[in-house]
Amino acid sequence: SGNGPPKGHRYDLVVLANRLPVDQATDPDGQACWRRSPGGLVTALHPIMQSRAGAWIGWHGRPGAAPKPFNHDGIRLHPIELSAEEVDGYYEGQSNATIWPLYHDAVEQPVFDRRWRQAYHSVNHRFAAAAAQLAAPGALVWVHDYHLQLVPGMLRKLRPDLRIGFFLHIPFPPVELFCQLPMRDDIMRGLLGSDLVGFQHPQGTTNFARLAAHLLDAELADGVIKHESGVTAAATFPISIDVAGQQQLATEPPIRARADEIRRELGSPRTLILGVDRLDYTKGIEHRLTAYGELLADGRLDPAQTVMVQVAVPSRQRLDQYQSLRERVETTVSRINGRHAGIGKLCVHYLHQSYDREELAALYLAADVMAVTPLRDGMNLVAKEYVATRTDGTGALVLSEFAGAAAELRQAWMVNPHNLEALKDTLAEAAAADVAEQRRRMEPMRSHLRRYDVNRWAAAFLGQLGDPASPEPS
Ligand code: ADQ
Repeated sequence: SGNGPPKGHRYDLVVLANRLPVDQATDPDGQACWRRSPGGLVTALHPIMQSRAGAWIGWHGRPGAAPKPFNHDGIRLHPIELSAEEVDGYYEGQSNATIWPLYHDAVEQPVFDRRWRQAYHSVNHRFAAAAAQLAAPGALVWVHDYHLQLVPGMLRKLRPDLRIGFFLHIPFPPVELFCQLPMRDDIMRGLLGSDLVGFQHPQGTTNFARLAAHLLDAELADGVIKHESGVTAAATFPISIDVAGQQQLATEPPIRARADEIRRELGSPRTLILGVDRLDYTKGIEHRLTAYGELLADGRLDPAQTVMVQVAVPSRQRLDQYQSLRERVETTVSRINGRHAGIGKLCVHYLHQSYDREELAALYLAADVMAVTPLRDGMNLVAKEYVATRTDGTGALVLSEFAGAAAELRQAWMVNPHNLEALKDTLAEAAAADVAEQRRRMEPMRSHLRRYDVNRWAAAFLGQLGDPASPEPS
């Protein structure tokens, strides 16, 4: 931390996201401090924000008074205050109980509540007002994700001089689903306040353009939407990971040793199947467990030779849908273990915990089969992390067609997770694949990732937004 620039300083690059890129922590002598959070977006933007001395506007993660703006690792952090009611209404309600399920094909029933919409509106306005104050004349402003969809339109009104970009990390739904939203016109106008709107997958880009035509009679041509209040470009920018950093982790001797140790601790199984997800109903965790349980019951996988590890990061635990998901998952896990496990020999190791990058990398290295089976997912970085970690080209990635990553990692064992028989066959096939087959599929995915890492993603978006320092890569 430091004192930072004088009051009233304006920034040429401003990022807005629901969360600041830091978490509150305690340092070794018991002092409260801020620590960089582990998320992918933070890794992606940190180098650019540092080298450009940018400002980041976001929530610090607790209800009530916000800390004063401060510097952290060369980035200006500007906390946004949320009251306890706003955390309920804007964050847990409108963002995570309405928009999140609706944008993921309504795999859970979206809940609609007008008080949440009010909170969403006022919090979005608070973010927009903060950006209007911090941005230098003509600055680039990059707004992130489904929590802040009204911000571009609000900011455009306050500051018509800015270049405003918006990136959606989750899927953008088809017209007929989107139109269920009581806020649909506000959200559409909000997004169309941007100069550029980016999506993870071409399907999202197409859905958005069709929706603009449908709701607002907008004209479409060459990736550009002409509407009543201006022109917005819509394009696809699949997010990626820090590929070099992930590969580096995979070669560190302590992490390789830990991977061996994990296999030994699991009883040195012939096949280790791994799942790593936030505990979220979009991730298809139950479908995966059910398929695995049936494969054991059918005798197609041998419980003496096979182990599954499911890491499920605690997430959104105050919402009912997440509590009941957790109960269903935990019941399924104990059913499988109850039926097939032995003393000291579990079939499913279920870890409702958060892990650091090192332990996750060791798990990726230890796993023969990585099962990524979401019912719908914007991208899914776990799939990319697994591929980047497998520096020797071995390992089998089972990947849902409904993950954004499926558009890029095309050599994976692809599957429709709703089709239980197909899911069982695909898991069994991946578990039986020999090393030659694993390499034949893994190598092209690895070389794709080496070309398309997260720096390239950020540079591509900022380049198209008109950043002179981020030429569009060829
Ligand atoms: P998420 O839905 O959170 O992200 P994902 O893309 O898989 O899903 O990213 C999860 C991240 O959390 C990964 O980097 C992973 O390593 C990490 N993680 C997973 N389990 C962990 C654990 N137990 N402990 C610590 N870290 C863990 C949203 C969208 C995605 C999109 C991303 C980025 O839903 O579709 O890919 O944003 O745009």
